[in-house]
Amino acid sequence: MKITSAEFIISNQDVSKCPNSGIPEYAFIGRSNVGKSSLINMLVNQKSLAKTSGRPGKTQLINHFLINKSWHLVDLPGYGYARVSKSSKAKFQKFITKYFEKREQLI
Ligand SMILES: Nc1nc2c(ncn2[C@@H]2O[C@H](COP(=O)(O)OP(=O)(O)OP(=O)(O)O)[C@@H](O)[C@H]2O)c(=O)[nH]1
Ligand SMILES: [Mg+2]
Repeated sequence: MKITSAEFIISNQDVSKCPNSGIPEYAFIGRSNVGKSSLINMLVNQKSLAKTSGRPGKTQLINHFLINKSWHLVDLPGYGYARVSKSSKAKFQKFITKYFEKREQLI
């Protein structure tokens, strides 16, 4: 598939505030700093659509990107290595779990 357009839509911590267009979406999950955000940038051929960093814990929200105006790519916080407080880690875990449980259009 050729990706011809990719745009940032919204970031949030609350699955109920994610886009409700019902179009299919694909999310990347994995440990912090493995390159999830970089992989999204590589796929869409843009340098910094998804924010990246050498420091684990850069992505801290559920980030929706609209691809070819027809489906979403979703960048999520990593787990494990993130250099953030214990309470932030617990918060990430809570909203990521909710996202996976509730998000019906997730493929
Ligand atoms: N050597 C190498 N480094 C990479 C590759 N992909 C990403 N990186 C580097 O790995 C670091 C982390 O990349 P991110 O894309 O921010 O990682 P992430 O998984 O989104 O991290 P979190 O947002 O913390 O969960 C950055 O310094 C990237 O430049 C790769 O294929 N090879
Ligand atoms: Mg990231």
